[in-house]
Amino acid sequence: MKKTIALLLICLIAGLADYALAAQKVMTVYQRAAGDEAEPHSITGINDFAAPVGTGVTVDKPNALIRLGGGTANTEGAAWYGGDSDAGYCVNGICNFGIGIRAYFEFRFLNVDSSVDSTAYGNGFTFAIINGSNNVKTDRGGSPAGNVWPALMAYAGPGNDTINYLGLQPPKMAIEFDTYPNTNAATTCDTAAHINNNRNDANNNNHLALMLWGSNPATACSTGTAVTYDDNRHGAGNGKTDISYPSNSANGDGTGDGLSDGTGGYYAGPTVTWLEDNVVHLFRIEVIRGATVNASGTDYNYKVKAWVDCAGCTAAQLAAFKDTSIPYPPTPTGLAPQINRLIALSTALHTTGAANFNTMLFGFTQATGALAQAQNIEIKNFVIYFPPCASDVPPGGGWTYCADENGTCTFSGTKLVAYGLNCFYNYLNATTSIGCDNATFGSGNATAGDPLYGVVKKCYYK
Ligand SMILES: [Ca+2]
Ligand SMILES: [Ca+2]
Ligand SMILES: [Ca+2]
Ligand SMILES: [Ca+2]
Repeated sequence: MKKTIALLLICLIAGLADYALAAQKVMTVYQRAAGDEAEPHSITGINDFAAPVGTGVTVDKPNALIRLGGGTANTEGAAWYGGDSDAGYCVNGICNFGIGIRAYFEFRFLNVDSSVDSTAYGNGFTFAIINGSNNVKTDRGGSPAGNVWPALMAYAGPGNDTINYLGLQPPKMAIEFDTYPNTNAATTCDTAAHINNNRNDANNNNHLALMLWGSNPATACSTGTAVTYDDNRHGAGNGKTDISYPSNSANGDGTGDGLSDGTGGYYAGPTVTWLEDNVVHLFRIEVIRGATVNASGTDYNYKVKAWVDCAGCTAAQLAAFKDTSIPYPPTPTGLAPQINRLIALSTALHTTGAANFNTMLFGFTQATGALAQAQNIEIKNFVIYFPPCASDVPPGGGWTYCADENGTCTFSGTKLVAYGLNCFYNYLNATTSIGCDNATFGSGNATAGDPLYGVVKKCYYK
């Protein structure tokens, strides 16, 4: 009995502390401070990556490397950026996705795979961007406890999540560097072997592909439910007809626009064991995130382009490839991207839902299987750039400023009120006055109502 009371007291005190922390969190608005980074809009290097999650991943700060695989069998792990930075208004690893990102890094597969079907090592890695409203830097995907399903690459699957078994939750996206063939196309998850193998890889070729989160099937699997298991299965998702579940890339050579034809997100390497050659490869990615709705009137575009290596580049082209402060120039100055895909997300997924992409975490995931699927990969010279928004008033013109965040916006009659900053706004109709704060614009849900995390926002009416 005494024990119970003591426990209750501890819970009460912990609850109060939580409440105080929560209150403090609301009051503490991250101020954009000069000098956090050498380049005001970039995060450079891996020093502020958080401790890795799971197994097989090392953030080697003395050598400025992230090491993936560790030459060990049966690992599943991730490492996310975990710092604070004025560059992306990042707090504790959670950054504003804003109008997108440009990132660059170099990678090297230390083991040379000379097998005929690329099965001597495995399973590759992903560079992942996951929403910051329902993911944190201690999350990873992968198989549930007691299993090793390396084809999930610690991006798909429930991973270390024992609360709702949703792993890395959508909205999310990743470029997979897939170096092990899992060509089984079966969609069933009746056996563990099928869950692991049914990635629907197009053939045995190592490949680069843009992955999203597949669909949301309620089917029961031999272990758990199917919800997360198709997150890196090629072609999973509801195709072009339901933007709640945009298809994982299944084909395309980088020339399609994805939105209308589903192509552009899958690049098969020129040889079966492409990239697994102990050579340093260069990688660049650009995500352009729509600040205003597309022609549908309700959805927002995401354009994802990625390039591997700068084959035959001039010195000027190589410099442009590595310079994330400017968009990569189109051909002929720059090289055509290997990944070039457009997707659209609903307003809820983009900005207003309980899980939305206004904020994000970025990092790496990897997995290895049996000893023949071990791997050693190094990531170095990482940089991510957050392009600043060009405008400080809501789009469309005719707006009148009325209040700062946590103030009250007053006017006569009924007006449309915009709440936000730097291209990102939530809107409500109101009569005579409205609170200029996250909770009001999220109808009680402060996370959903925050169009630009960690920044002092403003209200405008018209
Ligand atoms: Ca391989
Ligand atoms: Ca694979
Ligand atoms: Ca694949
Ligand atoms: Ca899914």
